[in-house]
Amino acid sequence: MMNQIKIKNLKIFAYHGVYDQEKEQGQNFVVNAVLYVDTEGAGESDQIADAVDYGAVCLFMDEYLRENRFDLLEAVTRHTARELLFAFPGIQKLELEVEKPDAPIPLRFKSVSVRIEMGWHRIYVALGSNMGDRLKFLERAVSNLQEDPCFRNIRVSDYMETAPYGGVEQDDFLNGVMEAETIYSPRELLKRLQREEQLAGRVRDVRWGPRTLDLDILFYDDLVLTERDLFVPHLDMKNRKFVLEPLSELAPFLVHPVYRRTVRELLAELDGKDADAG
Ligand code: A4P
Ligand code: MG
Repeated sequence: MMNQIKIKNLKIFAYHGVYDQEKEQGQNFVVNAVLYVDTEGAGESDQIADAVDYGAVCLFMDEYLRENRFDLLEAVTRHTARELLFAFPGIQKLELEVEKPDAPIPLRFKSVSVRIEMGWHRIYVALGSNMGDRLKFLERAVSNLQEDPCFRNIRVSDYMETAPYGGVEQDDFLNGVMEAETIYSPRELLKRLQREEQLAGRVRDVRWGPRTLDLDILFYDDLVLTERDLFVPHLDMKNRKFVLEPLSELAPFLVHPVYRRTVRELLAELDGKDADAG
């Protein structure tokens, strides 16, 4: 259960702004934050060790804002939010607003501010390779992602050898699925995964053809996204045993947000179809 801790009107003197004068003389900033945390444990035990310590959060923001210099409030909020999520693992999600009451605008106003939301999202990624040292490509991708602080709690299914699907004649695949939490947005995640594919020397020529590394987003929370170049959940999942089988190892009871069926049910249906066809 997520509950909220609210921090209102925390005043911090810092040096952010586009103008030299702002960076030299500094000015007041006002921070508002809502931290989404599980307060049940701490509420029950009454021990600070079980809680996200809001005093420590305030001191952390004060130090981070004072010791860094950004031009834009957008950058102040984004970087501060990210560092807070790294430093306080108990914060699942946060809303952060940074106000500039004395922004250099020659008019009367109360303040300007930028407000953002950021948090950890549960994702599933399909891993595949059918060229070269397949296991090494998959393992290196996972270990690179493990080193990226924007991911945490990574779990990987067993890898399995699978016959090529989709009608292109090619070598067998090694497939698996990775579960993780990430603070990347869906689009940032796609870019991050594509960078990993490039590192593996992936060349895009034949659609559905051979590849050193393929990383497809299967789920992002229970988000449904239908953009030109990004479909979530992955569109063809229900026809792919090489996806559903490793996925059901990690998350058998995860419910597909469009089909409204669990991964285990989707896999059973596909097995049934295969049995009919065979
Ligand atoms: N794209 C859209 N949605 C997503 C998403 N959820 N995750 C777009 C990742 N990418 C997504 O993909 C083409 C475009 O899909 C991307 O630019 C992205 O914007 P790609 O990886 O560049 O090209 P591709 O992999 O050739 O196409 P596609 O459709 O991703 O191929 P598949 O569907 O991944 O199929 N048989 C076995 N046994 N095991 C396999 O792993 N893989 C394939 C590839 C074929 N047969 C296989 C396997
Ligand atoms: Mg792909």
